[in-house]
Amino acid sequence: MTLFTVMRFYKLLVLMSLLPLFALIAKADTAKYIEAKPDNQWFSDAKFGMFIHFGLYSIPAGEWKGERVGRNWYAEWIRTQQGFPEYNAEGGVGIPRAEYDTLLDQFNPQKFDADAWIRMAKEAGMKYFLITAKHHDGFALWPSEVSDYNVADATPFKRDILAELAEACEKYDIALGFYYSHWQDWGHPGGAMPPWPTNSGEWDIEPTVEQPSQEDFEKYFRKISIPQVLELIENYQPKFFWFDNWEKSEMLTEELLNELIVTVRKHSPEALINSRIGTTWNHPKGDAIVDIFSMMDNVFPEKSLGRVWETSGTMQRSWGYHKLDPAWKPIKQLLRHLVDNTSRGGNYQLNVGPKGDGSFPLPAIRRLREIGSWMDINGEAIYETDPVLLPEPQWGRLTGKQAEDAYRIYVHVYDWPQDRTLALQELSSLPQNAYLLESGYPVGSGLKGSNLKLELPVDVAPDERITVIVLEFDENPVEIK
Ligand code: FHN
Repeated sequence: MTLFTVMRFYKLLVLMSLLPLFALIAKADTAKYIEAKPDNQWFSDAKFGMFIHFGLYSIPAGEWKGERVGRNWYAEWIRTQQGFPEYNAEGGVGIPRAEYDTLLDQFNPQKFDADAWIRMAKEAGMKYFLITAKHHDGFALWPSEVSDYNVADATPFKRDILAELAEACEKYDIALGFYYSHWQDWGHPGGAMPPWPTNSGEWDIEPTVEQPSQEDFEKYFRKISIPQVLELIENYQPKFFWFDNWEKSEMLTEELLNELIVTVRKHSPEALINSRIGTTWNHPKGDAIVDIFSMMDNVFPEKSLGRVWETSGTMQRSWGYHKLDPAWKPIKQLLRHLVDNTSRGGNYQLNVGPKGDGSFPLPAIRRLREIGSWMDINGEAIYETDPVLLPEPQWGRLTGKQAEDAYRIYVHVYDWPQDRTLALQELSSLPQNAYLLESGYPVGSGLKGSNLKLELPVDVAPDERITVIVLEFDENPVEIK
């Protein structure tokens, strides 16, 4: 044995004896990042944001070979859809990959105008903008170095959609966030697959498609998900990430979730992370380690959740544009979702599914405009408000805010009373001022037992969707329990 070999042997021994120490340091490092929580107040104050589902699926828009498809009408799930028993019989399921990928050549959204999209969000009163950087089909809207299944390498469009949007967000002072499908990925080997419908069209609870092995999933996660998230951070510095896991999954282990959280916290310490990263079902520490709690799709809780939370909701039934779905929600309903959530301390992320050519569908534009006109007048009753700890009236909702000169309670009237009187229960202080927010016209007030009675100046609601009354007090009249 030469002296050199002996030295190498000892070096190896020393290194091996240090391994537990390295492991300890790595563990402490992980814990440090997992516990570091960025400030999420800006998000909570913003209350209203735009969600966009845009990708290859925007082209067929819910119709394939002349047939309407859509899981729960979800047009972005078209690749997995029922109505194609021949594909199921072949063992492959849904639309075969090669056939789905014919959409790549067609992806050329000439009407895409980042400035116009963000301006529409701004004019609707939205404070932030969230887009599917990569949805479940695995297709990326930016020129990713990690995988060429992306807009620049695989389509004639070539442009960096995210860069253009990031620039417009900067211009209009809108916070930018990315949806990133880190778990379901039908476009890269190793990505999780959904339960696919069976031949009979029944929804299968057990996945009918073979899932990747744990080893393959982990390889996918480290080769695609984490590097792409890193790329998004480095290229566009998003203010938050909206990941999308919504159920228990053995694949999304604590270790993998920690790796993803650490990636974000380390490289973008201010960026927020939502609970659909998988902490709700798949992390022993639960949602306490993330910054935004995400409700299930279109679910609006009936009371305050005592934390920063949001509901993402659709205008149609689908997230991706669905040209055969006539069920556009009425503006009044969308506005009430916004006010309901705000009064309960949450945010509302209203989705738009742009068409395959990159333009917003007209019904979406009309909704955004009308919401914007309501927000122009009533925005102050939404932004930076808190829930008011009084019994919630059946006829409307309450929001409150400490302004410089007064504490304001905003009374959002949904159902205008025929007798022109409203009562706020358990409020026994008289406001210094009470008036209609839109016109400034005074509203009468008086005390009746422990209730505040409001006397409205008109028989008909000035805004039949929601009329806002402002009550101004010297200080917050509501005892905070
Ligand atoms: O499967 C997705 C769906 O397509 C859409 O992106 C929604 C948005 O909340 N998230 C998942 C289902 O909850």
